[in-house]
Amino acid sequence: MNDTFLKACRGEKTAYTPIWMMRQAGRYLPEYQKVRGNVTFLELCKSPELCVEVTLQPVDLLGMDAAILFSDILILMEAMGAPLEFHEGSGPIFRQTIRDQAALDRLIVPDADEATGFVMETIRLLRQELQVPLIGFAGAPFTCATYLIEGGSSKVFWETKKMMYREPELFHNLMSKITDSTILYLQAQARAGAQALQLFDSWAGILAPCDFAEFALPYVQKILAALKQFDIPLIYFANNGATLLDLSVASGADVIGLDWRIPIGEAIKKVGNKAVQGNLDPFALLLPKDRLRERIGRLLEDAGNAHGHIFNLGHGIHQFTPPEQAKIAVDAVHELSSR
Ligand code: 1CP
Repeated sequence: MNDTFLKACRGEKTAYTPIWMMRQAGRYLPEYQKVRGNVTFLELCKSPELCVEVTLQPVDLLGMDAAILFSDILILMEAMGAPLEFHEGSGPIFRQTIRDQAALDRLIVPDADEATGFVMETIRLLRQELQVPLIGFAGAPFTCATYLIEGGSSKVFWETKKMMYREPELFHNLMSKITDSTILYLQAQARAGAQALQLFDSWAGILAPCDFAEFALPYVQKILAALKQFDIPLIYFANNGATLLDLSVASGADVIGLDWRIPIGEAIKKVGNKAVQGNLDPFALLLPKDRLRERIGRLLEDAGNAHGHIFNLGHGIHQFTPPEQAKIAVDAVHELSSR
């Protein structure tokens, strides 16, 4: 069992810096496309055997030091009673948006083993196969709320901010319900065998720090506090979150995920004695081999003072990235960090 990732999360010495990539199982891999060619995305998410297959692909093909459960943050929203659609070539759609108390009242706090048993089954199956640790995950409440309120992806988040500022009580009620569901969901993942848990806050970066502190962070704190009992590493990733770092450190996470917009050395000073995960610009994978290795070498050096460093991209790997480039990065991290 390769437990380099878990050791780095705990700030322990490791023989080399472990690496995994956000969205490492996905469309940039022809092997994923092949599986996806026969099923819709939601069918894939609900088929444990296929989820196991695509979860293993980046570990086997590229040599990642951790696996991340193949699923999606919106699967839990669907289990809460919000019908979810994915159409080819476009993002997720929730036709029944949550914009008033009546709509919110129709959402439930599901029993995770019942409503999302396929996720727990995937985790149990993966644990029998994997030689590297398995990361479970959920969306952070603010990010999940934006999808429910907007009805899908957004660029301006008009409806979300409108609710936040004009109907704060309704907004907090929605956040509470997502939080309660997420706690049950991640506790079930831990019981099923997830060895680390990550909260993805993809849209936290649209918030002013004061609003992040008031409307988003307390719910992250509540979730992470409810997971402490499992004694597994907890990772919090706020995309575009460089200006939220001081606050994110108070989330209760053991590992702070970093996007690429902040030099890693600067972030490490703010994070103190927590591990960091990041933070190569996903598009830097397009650099020619020598320059990519150089860039990775510099990042590793700048992260030298971290109390644990897990190499990752600053956000998900882009779907048009050549897999060979991802492989160059994995090999470079392993070679250049070897101590
Ligand atoms: O067509 C396809 O095959 C679907 C593409 C795809 C994939 C591969 C989607 C649709 N989701 C996923 C998998 C996924 N999603 C994983 C798998 C595990 C891995 O990392 O390998 C994870 C962790 C997620 C998480 C996720 N889904 C996030 C948070 C992370 C991030 O990238 O910011 C978000 C925001 C989503 C929502 C989502 N899922 C899919 C789409 C197109 C979107 C919308 C993104 C947006 O609004 O821009």
